[in-house]
Amino acid sequence: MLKILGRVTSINVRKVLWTAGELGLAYDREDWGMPIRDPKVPEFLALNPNGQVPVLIEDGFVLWESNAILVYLAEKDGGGALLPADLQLRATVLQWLFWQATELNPPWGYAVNALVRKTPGYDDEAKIADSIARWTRVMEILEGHLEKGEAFVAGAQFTLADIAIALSVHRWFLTPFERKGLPAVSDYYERMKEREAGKPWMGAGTP
Ligand SMILES: N[C@@H](CCC(=O)N[C@@H](CS)C(=O)NCC(=O)O)C(=O)O
Repeated sequence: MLKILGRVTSINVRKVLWTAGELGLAYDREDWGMPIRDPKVPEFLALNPNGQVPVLIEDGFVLWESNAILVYLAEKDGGGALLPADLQLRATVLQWLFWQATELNPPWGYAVNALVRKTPGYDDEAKIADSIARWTRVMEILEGHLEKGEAFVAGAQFTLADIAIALSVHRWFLTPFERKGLPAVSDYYERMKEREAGKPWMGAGTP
């Protein structure tokens, strides 16, 4: 049985749970991550030296980095539609997965801590504005891509890339600030909310 360590308030954990749902995989989930259970303890650091969630464990095999876990789960299942075998399609899925982790994810950090989590110490208005401006710039890249008319991020079919991007888009819409109108992103969000396996992970309680 797969074991997934991590709190459901984390986008990176929900990516893994959504993927498991798409693939019909059974798993046990254990709550880790602040403020529920501190992962910076020796027991957890032995699994992931970064002290971050998610972590996947399968028969003694341990894997961290959410998007690597997504790829592992999809490939275990033979790839299929979530990670197409076609070299260029597969590379496009990976392109958006890497982009989500390295370009889209970092800018929102300060704004989400300030506006959603109300984390003490995140109250500098200039830093909030800067975080929103940087977040908006990368969301405009997504808008420019989606307005070309494909239904999904990597083309005509739903893939792993949509799981990572849809959860990020969900966060964009659930963070309380005056966001720029991005019509193609809004339409995409509505389509993603229809995805059965994604519904539990894109609720109002998990921005
Ligand atoms: N690049 C990592 C980032 C993981 C990450 O930032 N995890 C956050 C939650 S989203 C975390 O563990 N924060 C510390 C905590 O929850 O205690 C991944 O994609 O797995």
